[in-house]
Amino acid sequence: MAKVYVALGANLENPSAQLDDACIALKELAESSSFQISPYYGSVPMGEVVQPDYINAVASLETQLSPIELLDALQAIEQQQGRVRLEHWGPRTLDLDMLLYDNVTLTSKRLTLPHYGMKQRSFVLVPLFDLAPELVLPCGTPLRSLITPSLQAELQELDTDH
Ligand code: A4P
Ligand code: MG
Repeated sequence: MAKVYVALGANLENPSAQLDDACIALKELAESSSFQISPYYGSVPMGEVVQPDYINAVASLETQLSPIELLDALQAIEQQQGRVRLEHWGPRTLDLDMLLYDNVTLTSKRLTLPHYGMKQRSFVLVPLFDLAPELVLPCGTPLRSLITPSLQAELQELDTDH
């Protein structure tokens, strides 16, 4: 059984509802009652593309799926929720990025683990820290050491009842 962390992001077509629907789908992938979801955060878009603000969160779950099987399942959920790949780093109804799969490190054509951008992104690190404050990344870095007040100030925690 693997413990995995998945980043959720959306900035089109009622992003908060997109994340709610993604949680229902991710729960179905999770073994027994292992699914957990962080608070939802509002975040300004990273990158040069002019686009609406994002809602971001991180989920954790245990799964028997292999890394590639899990990637297939995540991409199927993105497709179900109307994801169209138009522009790199552009707006999307739902983006599901696999952040961590146990302590696996791998670089292949379809999958890089840990996710390449996770250590630079407030909208990933802060909700991940909410779920797993004692987490140590596969590179040996304690997650706690990456969390700073200025990083936390980049995000706005949303008032949701999930
Ligand atoms: N891929 C490789 N490794 C992984 C992994 N660990 N998890 C491959 C998921 N996919 C992985 O991703 C492109 C390909 O990456 C996939 O086909 C998969 O085989 P994609 O989702 O199709 O394309 P993308 O999302 O446009 O590219 P990318 O590089 O994943 O973009 P990011 O890094 O997801 O950034 N601003 C805010 N505030 N919040 C956001 O969530 N997101 C983005 C997109 C830009 N700005 C943002 C946010
Ligand atoms: Mg992505």
